[in-house]
Amino acid sequence: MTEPNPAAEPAARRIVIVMPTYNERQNLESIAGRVRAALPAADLLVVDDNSPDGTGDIADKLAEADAHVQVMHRAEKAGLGRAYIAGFGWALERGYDVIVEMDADGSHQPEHLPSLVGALDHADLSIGSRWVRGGKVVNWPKSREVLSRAANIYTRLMLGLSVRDATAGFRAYSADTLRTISLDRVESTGYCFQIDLTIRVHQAGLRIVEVPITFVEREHGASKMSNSIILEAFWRVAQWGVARRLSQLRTRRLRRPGSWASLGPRRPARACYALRRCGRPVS
Ligand SMILES: Nc1nc2c(ncn2[C@@H]2O[C@H](COP(=O)(O)OP(=O)(O)OP(=O)(O)O)[C@@H](O)[C@H]2O)c(=O)[nH]1
Ligand SMILES: [Mg+2]
Repeated sequence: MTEPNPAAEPAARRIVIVMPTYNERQNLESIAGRVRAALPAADLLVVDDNSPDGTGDIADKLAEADAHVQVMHRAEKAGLGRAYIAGFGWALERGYDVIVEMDADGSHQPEHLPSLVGALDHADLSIGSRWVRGGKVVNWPKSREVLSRAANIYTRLMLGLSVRDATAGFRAYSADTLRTISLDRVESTGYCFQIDLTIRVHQAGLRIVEVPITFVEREHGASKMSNSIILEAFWRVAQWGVARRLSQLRTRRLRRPGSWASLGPRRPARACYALRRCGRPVS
C-alpha cells in the first residue's frame, strides 16, 4: 500500500472577505463576528472611507483583538467601486487565492459564505443571487425590488448576459479571475461596478455561477444608494450595449464574402482598436 503524500494534497485556499464600509458603526461588529464564525480560517479586510460616524475606529478595535481582521483606511468617500479596487489590490499583493465581496450592512448573510466560496471549485466567479430559484429578499421595499429586477432585465437585454443578478454585491472571485480582467481600467464607482466586473469576467471567457442567497434589508444605518449611482449604471450599460452592438455589426460585415477581412489579419485588429476607443472592449 502506498503512503499518502502530503505534498500531493492541495493546499488550503487562502480566503479574504473584502468589506467596504461607510457609516456602518451599528452593523460592523455584529457582521464581522458572523463572518469570522462562518469561515474561521478566512481573513476579513474592512475598507473604510474615513466614515464620520467612527466606523474606522470600531474596525481598528476589531483588528487589535483578532489577527484575522485587517483595516484599510482611506482618506475620503470615493464610492464602492474604488474601495473594492483598493481592497482587491491589497489582497492580490498578499497572495490570497479567493477574494470575496460583501456589504457590511447585514444584507449579505455570512452563513452563505461556505456555499459561495465552495462554488469556486467549478467556476471563476460565484455570485450570491437573489433572482435565481431558491434566492429571495426579506423586508426589501417593493420599490427597491422593482429597481433591482428592472436593472437586471435592462442589463441582460443590453449586454446579452445570462446572469440573473448582475448587480449583486455578494460574490467570490478566484485571484486568477481578478488578475485577468484589467482592474486598473475599471472606471465604474457605484453599484454599476458589479455589472462592469461581471461583463469583464464573461468577456474573458471565464465561468460564472449563481448561488441562491437570502438578501435581508439593513436594520441599521442608511443606504448609500442615490440617483447619481442609478444614472451612472444606466449610462454605462447603455454605452457598453451600443459598443457591443457595433462590434457585432462589424464582425458580421467582416465575415461577408469579399469584405476587407480577406486582406489579412491586420484590419480586424484595427477595428477592435477603434472600438476600444469608443467604449470598452466587447465580445
Ligand atoms: N468604503 C466605502 N464603502 C462604501 C461606500 N459606499 C457604500 N459603501 C459600503 O458598501 C456597502 C453597500 O452599500 P449600501 O449603502 O448598503 O448600498 P447597497 O447595498 O447597494 O444599497 P441598499 O440595498 O440600499 O443597502 C456597505 O457596506 C456600505 O457601507 C463608499 O463610498 N466607500
Ligand atoms: Mg446594502
